[in-house]
Amino acid sequence: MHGKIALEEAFALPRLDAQSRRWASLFSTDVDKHVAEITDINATRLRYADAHGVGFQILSYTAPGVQDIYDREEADALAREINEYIAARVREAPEGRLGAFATLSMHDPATAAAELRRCVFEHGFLGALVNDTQRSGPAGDDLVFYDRPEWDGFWATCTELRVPLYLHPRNPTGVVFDKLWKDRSWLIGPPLSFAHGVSLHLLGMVTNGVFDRHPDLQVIVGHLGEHVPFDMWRINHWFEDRKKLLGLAETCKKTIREYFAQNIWITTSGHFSTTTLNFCLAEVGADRILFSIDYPFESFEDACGWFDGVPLNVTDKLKIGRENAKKLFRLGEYKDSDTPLTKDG
Ligand code: GRE
Repeated sequence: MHGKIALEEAFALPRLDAQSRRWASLFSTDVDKHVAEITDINATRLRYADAHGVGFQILSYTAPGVQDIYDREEADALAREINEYIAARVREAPEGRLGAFATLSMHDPATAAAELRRCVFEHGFLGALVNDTQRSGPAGDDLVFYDRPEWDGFWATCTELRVPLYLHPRNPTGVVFDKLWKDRSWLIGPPLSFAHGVSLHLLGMVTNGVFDRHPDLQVIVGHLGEHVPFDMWRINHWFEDRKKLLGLAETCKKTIREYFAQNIWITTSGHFSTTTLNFCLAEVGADRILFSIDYPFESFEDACGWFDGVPLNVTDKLKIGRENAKKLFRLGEYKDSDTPLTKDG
């Protein structure tokens, strides 16, 4: 399929190469290649995109990024530096190939909202991507969740600007790391901890009433929903048949399936399974699924080779591959944005 849109695509600052190497050594079997790919913005990345039918990519700063910086001033400054850096690289790229999500320091809701607004107005960014909870406190052990009422002003800014927020994973730290993951370190990352973190945060937003107070808010999660779609029936059963009778109804008015239909999107990033996609089509529906890769943690070849070959009706393939994202981000023309599907997908 030509003209696909991909939106969980990471970059890193070249000046932080040592940090990128350290992170890559935990996850990659070819650290040099990974660091070269994550610091490149518009050479290798666009060659891969051309070869695999990706028309438009929305880039975001790699995990754990600014969410790992527990000094507030340092985090605020790094977020601004990253946003200025990627805005300049996107401007240099050929027209209609790259966009960006804002990187935000999430120490303070008003500061985060102001930086998002600045990035949308000054640079045309298409939303924000945040790496789960913000570390804070003197030793970085406090975790800021955005499902508290203090964050209502931030969420109001997202809906006023009509931009989505991508809730991306980061690694467990502090007491969470010590108590849960230290002795089970092979489960850190894609096998388990990433989905644990994001699903807790997302369902915290659902049950604490964030989507009731902000019914137009749009939140994206990757990896085909961070395990939540698989548990949809069970979550729904317990919310509707027990927890709402015990008090949950005060803060959570709709059903979990309604939030998925009205507020939540899932992407295919890093999860290239036809069985799982078919399950999500049945449980979540084609209108809320977006193609993505998770480059450079995953390859264009694996993601696009899989998606192009998935046996799917033309309508749903176009929705997931690009049409849903065009609407969500209100995109104009970009490379191959209207190229019809060929008989081979
Ligand atoms: C990511 O998307 O940020 C990521 C990592 C490490 C491993 C896999 C992965 O940071 O998708």
